[in-house]
Amino acid sequence: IDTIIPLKSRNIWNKHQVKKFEDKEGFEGRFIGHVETTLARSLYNCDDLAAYESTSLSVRDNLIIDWNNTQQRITARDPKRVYYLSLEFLMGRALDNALINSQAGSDEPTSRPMVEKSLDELGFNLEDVLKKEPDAALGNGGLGRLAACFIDSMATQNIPAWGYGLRYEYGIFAQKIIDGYQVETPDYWLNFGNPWEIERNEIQVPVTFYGYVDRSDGESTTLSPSDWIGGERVLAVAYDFPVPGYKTSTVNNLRLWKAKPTTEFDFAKFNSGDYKNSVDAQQRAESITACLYPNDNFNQGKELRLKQQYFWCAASLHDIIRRFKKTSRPWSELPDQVAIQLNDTHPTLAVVELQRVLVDLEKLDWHKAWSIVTATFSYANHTVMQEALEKWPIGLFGHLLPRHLEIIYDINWFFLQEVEKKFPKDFDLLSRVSIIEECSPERQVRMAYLAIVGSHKVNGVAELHSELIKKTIFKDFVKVYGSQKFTNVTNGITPRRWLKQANPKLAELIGKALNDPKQNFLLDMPKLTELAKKADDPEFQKAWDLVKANNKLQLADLIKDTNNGVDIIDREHIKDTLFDIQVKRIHEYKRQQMNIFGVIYRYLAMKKMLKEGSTIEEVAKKYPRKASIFGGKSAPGYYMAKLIIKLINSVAEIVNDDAEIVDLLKVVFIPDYNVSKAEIIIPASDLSEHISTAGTEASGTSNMKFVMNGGLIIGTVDGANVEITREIGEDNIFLFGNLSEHVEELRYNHQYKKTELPPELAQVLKSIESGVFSPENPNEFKPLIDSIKSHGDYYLVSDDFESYVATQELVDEVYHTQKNDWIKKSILSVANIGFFSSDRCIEEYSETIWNVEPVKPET
Ligand code: OX2
Repeated sequence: IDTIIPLKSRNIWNKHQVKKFEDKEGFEGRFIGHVETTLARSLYNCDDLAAYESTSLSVRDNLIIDWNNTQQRITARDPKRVYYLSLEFLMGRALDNALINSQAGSDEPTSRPMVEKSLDELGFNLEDVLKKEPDAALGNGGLGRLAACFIDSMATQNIPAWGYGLRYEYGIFAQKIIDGYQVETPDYWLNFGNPWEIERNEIQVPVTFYGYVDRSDGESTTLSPSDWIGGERVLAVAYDFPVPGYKTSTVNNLRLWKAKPTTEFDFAKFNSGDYKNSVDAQQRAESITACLYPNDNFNQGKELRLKQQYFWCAASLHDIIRRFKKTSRPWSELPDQVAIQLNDTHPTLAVVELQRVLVDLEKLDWHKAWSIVTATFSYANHTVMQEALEKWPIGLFGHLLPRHLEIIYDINWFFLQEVEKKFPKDFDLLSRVSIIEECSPERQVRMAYLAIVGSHKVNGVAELHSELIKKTIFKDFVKVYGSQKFTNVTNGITPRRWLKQANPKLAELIGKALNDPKQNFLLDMPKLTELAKKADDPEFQKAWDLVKANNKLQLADLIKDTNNGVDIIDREHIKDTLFDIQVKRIHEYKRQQMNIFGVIYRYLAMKKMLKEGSTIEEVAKKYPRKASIFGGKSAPGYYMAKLIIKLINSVAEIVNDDAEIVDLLKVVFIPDYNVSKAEIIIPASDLSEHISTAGTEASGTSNMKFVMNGGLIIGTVDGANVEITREIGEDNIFLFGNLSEHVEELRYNHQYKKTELPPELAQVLKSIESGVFSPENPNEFKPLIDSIKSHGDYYLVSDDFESYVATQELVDEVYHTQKNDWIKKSILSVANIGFFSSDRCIEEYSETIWNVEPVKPET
């Protein structure tokens, strides 16, 4: 390995090599060192925040040492590497995860107990210290969290992999609920600095925008090396985040880019005295990485977003290429050394950028370049929803990236020729598969089509979804390429964060039951099947139930905190209160509206019984204790989703204050749902709701998290619910509703035939219309009602409502009259959830798409 340090100096370097701390003594030395010098504080003014910073810096020191070794090992062995490009990484907190994953030399399952003890002796409580860390909320929902789980699994499996993304100054907004409405406030997560990032001021990549293509030589064509004269230049600065694997010393890298102005400025303006304007444009550079776009499953089409995408793709590719070039291999070997995974279409510009680099800068022949490009990239699709599919008006696109638009035209030209050759004269097909959409008011670049054409593999994220994309949005591409290009990799989640970190007591209980106190099962989740043997064991059931009850108490604390210290949940009855939870982005297709309608139905039915003379005991028999818990953010501009949040809060207000029904029904909306809250909420569920209209939720991943924590599911036959059912058995899940193959017909019926509302739903809608939940403004929720009654009920709430309500009654019955059976279902579900470890996903991607192998540390 090259070094600038002369040989004769190396002894000193080696003598003073920094070592990892391996025990309490070592940790304490580091901790106090960081408090006193890095933070310039002392024992007199070290508060919890300083303790958090100092603990993080100490643990980070260990990770950096392992990070360095990992990177050196990989450089030396030079294997094929994976680059995971994602515009979102929803990481949550880093410290607890680092404590769990890094071993700090002990043979303990983790170094966490050691640090906990140390901190205690130093005068701090680990739990309080951990809470000082703000979430790294650089994502919207499932897509960003998937990326976070995947990089955890890649590190754990010693895959030579880097993540590339953007270092947004503001993550997803913080949600406040004011008078029942969502109010967004900025999430300046870097307020107190960030001990987990390493600013690499030495890595600055210039990125160009606007300008024109110079073809004044009269010789070159769009297919030959062309000169793009950019009009604006900014710098991408690298920030690195260590990603530790579990029970391995591999520490991978997540590189996030920040935009900053170049040091050049406009001398013409400066000399003419226009100093301010000469600086202003430069300053605007920073806006590129200022904010995460807060939309989930929705494409807003803003220029700044395209700018973010290019900025990130250009910088990342530059970095990848620089690393490849160091090995002096020929370009033809790029696909043997590099796999680039596109997390949805957001990074598709990387395909075009690589073609540009190869043709314009490296002077490769167009076709040679293109075969290298397509062998390098693969694309994962995450949605079939039209409003989420990215398309860019060519005007906007060509203005920002003139050369890239030319390249896209040429890619399309050759692609359409290929199609024409296979299907001569099928002009309809040509226009359907064209990367350029011709018929809309303005021509548009279809990014998903570009991603398919530019990749060697395309995958969906659950079996049903992968089948659906082949039959619907990408049908024509199956015709053109054959179905081998399309594959499935069902999503997964990391059991380190979602079982061990979120639910340590359950992990411990499982470890004991499996005779695996060091919790090696977290690396081999299919091992959990052994648990099934314990499903009928009354002692084990009791222990299992106790873990759940304690988790529910913790959630009750969280709910109390977010409700100005007022308890909503009756703690005395916590064991026989069914915690029914739906937490995820608020979206009409996810159907939180159906859930709250179900709650209203229940409330009305209870009131009716009372009115007709039933005693409260009789009511309780039919409608036993239940807490209906919601959480999730709406996109700031999504009117209907915001109205759903308001309805939930309005219902909560009426129901929770109704003394007549005593405490039998409670409704809670937990504000500002995020990863760290999910870690408290998910382990506390008895039941969780995954009730999207069939065919709309590509996979879902919280469904897996809930089951892994011993919760049962009420759900539709959609996304990964299908495979969860197959794995855990249909006796252990409450499925209901219409199937995806009937959706089209049902929608058609709503449009063209007269359909009746089921009486249960009619009753609910009537009560909303009459202002029961909005006495001041009975019309407040009219748009929600109209969407069902007058606008075609696109999400088929009226078609699924009866079976939803009936299934909820079945849930009550099992939970309240056959509790042992319920617990048994819970144990059996956990026993069979191993398939959904993200470790399995990474194995599948590695073998079938990336063709990469682990590089294990020497032991
Ligand atoms: C989400 C999908 O909606 C969800 O079903 C899936 O589990 C997740 O991605 C991870 O694959 N934006 N978010 C998603 O898709 C898009 C687009």
